Amino acid sequence: MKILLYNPDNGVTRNFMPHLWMFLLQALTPPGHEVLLVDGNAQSMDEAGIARFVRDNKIGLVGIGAMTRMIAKAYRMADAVRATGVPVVMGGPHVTEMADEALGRDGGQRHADAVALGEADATWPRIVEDAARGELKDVYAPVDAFGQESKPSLKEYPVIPWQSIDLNQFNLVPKAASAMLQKIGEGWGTFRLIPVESGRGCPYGCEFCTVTGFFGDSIRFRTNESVVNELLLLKARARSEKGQMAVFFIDDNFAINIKRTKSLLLDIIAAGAQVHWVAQISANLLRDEELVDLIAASGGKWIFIGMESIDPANLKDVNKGFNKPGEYAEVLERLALRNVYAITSFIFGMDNDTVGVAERTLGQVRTWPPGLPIFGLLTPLPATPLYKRLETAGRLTRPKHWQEFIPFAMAHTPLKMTIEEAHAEVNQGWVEAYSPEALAHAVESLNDQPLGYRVNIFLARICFRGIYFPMMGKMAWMRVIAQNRRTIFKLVREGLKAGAWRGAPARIPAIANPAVERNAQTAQS
Ligand code: B12
Ligand code: SF4
Repeated sequence: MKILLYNPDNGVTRNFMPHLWMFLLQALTPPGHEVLLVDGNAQSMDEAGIARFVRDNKIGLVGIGAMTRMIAKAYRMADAVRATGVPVVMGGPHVTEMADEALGRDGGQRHADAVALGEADATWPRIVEDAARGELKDVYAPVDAFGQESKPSLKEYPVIPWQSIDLNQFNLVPKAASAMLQKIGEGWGTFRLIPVESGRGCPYGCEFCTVTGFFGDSIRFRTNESVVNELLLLKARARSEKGQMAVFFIDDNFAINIKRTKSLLLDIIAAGAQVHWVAQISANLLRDEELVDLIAASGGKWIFIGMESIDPANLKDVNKGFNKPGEYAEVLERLALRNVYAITSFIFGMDNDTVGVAERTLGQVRTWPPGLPIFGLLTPLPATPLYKRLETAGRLTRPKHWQEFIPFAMAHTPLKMTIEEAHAEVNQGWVEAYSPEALAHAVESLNDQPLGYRVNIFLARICFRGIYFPMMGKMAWMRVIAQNRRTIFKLVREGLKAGAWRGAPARIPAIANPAVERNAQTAQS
């Protein structure tokens, strides 16, 4: 049987990274079936397009995965597939919480023939075999022989064959420049950001978050060896195609068990498996100097920190009191000292937010090392404690907001400002943090650093700007380039000077810290 796994586009930006679930399920598919992958973010497709694809390729089963914000598109695509007579199975965080909606048991239209609840690592092979026999069941739940929920331990993690997967749709280097860039240094003909997980689960239970409910509060890890082997595979692939490969460790809190994270990073260093990487780590775990040394030494470049708010009352409200705004600056300085920078994520529209929250937050951000601030609105995702609290209080203005997705729009009333005021605050955050002046300032703040770092922060800022400001066509890009021409000319002028790139960061930072070096040697012996 031929299977199509499809992830809908998010309708706003093109995602810069493929979704792991597709590669994972492909690797877990029993032999004898062929699996095709289409990520709508990389290959845009509409309803007629997917129906045509399914017919032309003689697909026998379609699997669709989606977060809440893409679910409306996911349902439309599922309807189009089902109209061709091909069954659809849906999975992922949204349908796990809203299975009745997907199956049409809530009075609405049925969109899926089957729903895979929760982590589908163990149920997927069963789903495929049932579909091949024409005996799909409505619901697949990950349970053991006694009917108890069971979660994969991750100790037996499948090998994702990165060396042979068709990754053409995920090359971030424009086709026209690829051949020329292949010849630069070790080669830049391709640049890909690949998702890798080293563990699942987070016990913190922040009120707005799906993760603790979905993956559970029991944290599970892959073996160091399996993660290291995956990185080595990715590095080999990059080398073979004269390109670059960076990794996003998609664990919800990559350092949730600091001892284990250190041991993984040491093993990565010892095996020479360093790649440039990004990971999500909460601020409280970045107090540990040795951890931060190891992050830098193992290739860590950007850390995503869910700061959420600079107001401790807000943090307490959403059960994230372990975040201490008073230490944010110190944490960011600690990272910047090692040339590691942060993606700092803020949520506006919290219950204690008042008009002016954007300016207050930006005021702090301006005093920090340069990073990539992002701003969102508090969103009640289905089945989260936040959703239940707001529903009970009668504060949901669009209880099924996902049925008509509107980017950057609230679905409940904040307590101390209006919805429109909250929207204006988010707008101000993005406008000011990504203005040409702010970009120039971020670049200048690294004037004492090699040129490579300044180019890096500039390019990252330009890309992150696209999360809020649509930059889909050539015209939109031309406008951004024109607005930032002064900074661009300055960087180009410097780049053309003889020796400008000397002292630029090594592709992989050398182990600078003697303690780390010592540990790495111990790990090898
Ligand atoms: C990586 C990631 C991203 C990436 C993008 C996704 C990507 N390209 O990988 C980035 C950083 C861009 C991102 C952004 C956002 N994200 Co995000 N992200 C994640 C994260 C950390 C990991 C996803 C992952 O790969 N997990 C590991 C895989 C193996 O798990 P999985 O995807 O759930 O798949 C398993 C099952 O769900 C199931 N399954 C999944 N799909 C399918 C399909 C079929 C057919 C079947 C059978 C089974 C199945 O099987 C898989 C194996 O067990 C998750 C949290 C998490 N730990 O999952 C949040 C998460 C998915 N994100 C979330 C959110 C809210 C967002 C944002 C909206 C945040 C924001 N406020 O801006 C944005 C919007 C993204 C956008 N514009 O499209 C929420 C989604 C909640 C929900 N109900 O939808 C999550 C769960 C985190 C949270 N805080 O609650 N995100
Ligand atoms: S720390 Fe992050 S992953 Fe964990 S519950 Fe809070 S928001 Fe979710």
